[in-house]
Amino acid sequence: MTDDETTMGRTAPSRAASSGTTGALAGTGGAAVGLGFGELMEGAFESIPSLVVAVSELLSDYTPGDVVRFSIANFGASQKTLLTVGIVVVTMALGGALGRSAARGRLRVTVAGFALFGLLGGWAAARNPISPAVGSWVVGLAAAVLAAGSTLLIVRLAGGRAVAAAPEAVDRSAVTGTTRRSFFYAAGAGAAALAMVGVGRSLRGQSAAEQFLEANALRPSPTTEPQAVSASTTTTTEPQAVAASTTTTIAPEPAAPSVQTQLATLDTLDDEVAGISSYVTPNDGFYRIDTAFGRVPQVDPGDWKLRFTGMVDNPYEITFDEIQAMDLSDHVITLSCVSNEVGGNLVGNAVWTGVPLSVLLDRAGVQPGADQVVGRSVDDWTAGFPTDVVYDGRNAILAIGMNDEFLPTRHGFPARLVVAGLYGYVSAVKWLEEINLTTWDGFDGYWVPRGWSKEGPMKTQSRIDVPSAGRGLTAGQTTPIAGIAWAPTRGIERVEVNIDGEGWLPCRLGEAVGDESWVQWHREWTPAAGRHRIQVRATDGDGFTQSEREVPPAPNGAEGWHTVNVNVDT
Ligand SMILES: Nc1nc2c(c(=O)[nH]1)N[C@H]1C(S)=C(S)[C@@H](COP(=O)(O)O)O[C@H]1N2
Ligand SMILES: [Mo]
Repeated sequence: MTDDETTMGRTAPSRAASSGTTGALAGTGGAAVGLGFGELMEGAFESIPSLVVAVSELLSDYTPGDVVRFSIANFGASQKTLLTVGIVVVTMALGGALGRSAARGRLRVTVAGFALFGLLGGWAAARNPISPAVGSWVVGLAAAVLAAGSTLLIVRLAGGRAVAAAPEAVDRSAVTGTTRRSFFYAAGAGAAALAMVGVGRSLRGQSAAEQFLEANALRPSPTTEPQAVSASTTTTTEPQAVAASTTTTIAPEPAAPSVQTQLATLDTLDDEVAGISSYVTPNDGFYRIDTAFGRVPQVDPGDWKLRFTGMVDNPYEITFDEIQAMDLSDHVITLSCVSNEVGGNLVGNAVWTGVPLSVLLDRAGVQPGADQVVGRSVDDWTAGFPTDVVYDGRNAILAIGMNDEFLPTRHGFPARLVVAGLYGYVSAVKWLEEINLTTWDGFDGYWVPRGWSKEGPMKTQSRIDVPSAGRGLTAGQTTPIAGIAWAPTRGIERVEVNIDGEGWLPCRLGEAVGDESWVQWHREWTPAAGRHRIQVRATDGDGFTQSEREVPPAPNGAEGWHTVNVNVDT
């Protein structure tokens, strides 16, 4: 371009450069229109996924195990954003290349290229288990038609195709005019694309799931709750002649206090130690890990059913209403992601409300040899664990509540599995829709062929919350060293810290509800000036103490002592 400018040339290269730029701009704009159309359709129809999201899911599903294992191990928010942005950029760049073909008169290449994009998008969207196949294909192909059409239109409007018609007969001003016009039209296409994204987002109304959550509460609010505490006495309106056995079943046993009661009087370190993780992780602060891109799966609780299938005597389905009518109980269970690094934050402690899985499986009648329970979500994600863990005394529950609320959509509304002592990737299926009984070798859950262990028992772990790395402290000023430790279902026996390798010092533990929950720990420290290294280790209820050996998250969970280095000012 600069050469041409200095020579005021009317040369073929200048034409070629110009048509190249025109084409690239046109194709990029056209691709943007296609992608924007996908976003518009996603907003207009609840079940149609965005094309970008669909392709993200496609790529993540087909990424080889090793790559997933070491670069995008379990999908966190940033990896998802990166992949999505990457797809948009690559699509627009390839659109630019197709546009160049158009500007050179090779229209067939352009049309064929965009058609391939449409097929890819349509297929990606259609294979999503929540979306309608025909509608997805229509959207994918329509997006391609719009993209190709916009590209050709911009090329024509900008006059870029004049190249083919009259190679020599154009002067420089016409060339720059073409480039300028193509830039103008491409910007228009970009604006149209953004407008479609905007309209799509605004059309994306409240889902049935969100409406339900807004209108309903897991627990009746305390003010409206009647004071009828003595339900057992009021129901015994029958004559005294009732058999002794019946009366005993009516009268509640002096059982262990409910989790709610225990929590109300629990001596946690929440208010005592500034900066420590709260004993119960609030829902909006609870980590989120799943393979769902774009909008979190929205499940209408009115349509939803949970199916029990496979090696069972009585396959059956259960509705959300039926589950709510069952005997619901609360359980404090720590959930962690296998990809949590030592000291990482992919761990949380919540009060899960639900029904024991054993009750539901007993109703289905588990057949002999069915030694694996596989949960499947509405978005076709799967996890499998040994049937034994349902019956070994730990809490393995179908949860519909999290911290006194129905499950938030991002945490699996309407129902999920929570199995104490297992990492989420082998157990904690969100947006659950099927529980399949099979043999151990009969099926591998989603992450298993991608390089993670088939069994995922949670390892004993501890984390330093305060002081945080690098934070300045003042010499002679007492400061807390505190954090959390967990080893579901074994419980935590002891937590110790080691400052500058001078020996292990015991820490005080906060109270916890049971051994499936994490514990908070704390110790005061009055540091001298200088740089200090703080390490932590926990000993679980089996007497196992975390070892120094560092192990990466893959394939079955990180190991090692969390270490924090701090500077203490004079
Ligand atoms: N449907 C579905 N459920 C899923 C996953 C998923 O990708 N899809 N990821 C699992 C993993 S790896 C973890 S660690 C937990 C995380 O649960 P949370 O997002 O509620 O913290 O969910 C599990 N359940
Ligand atoms: Mo995970």
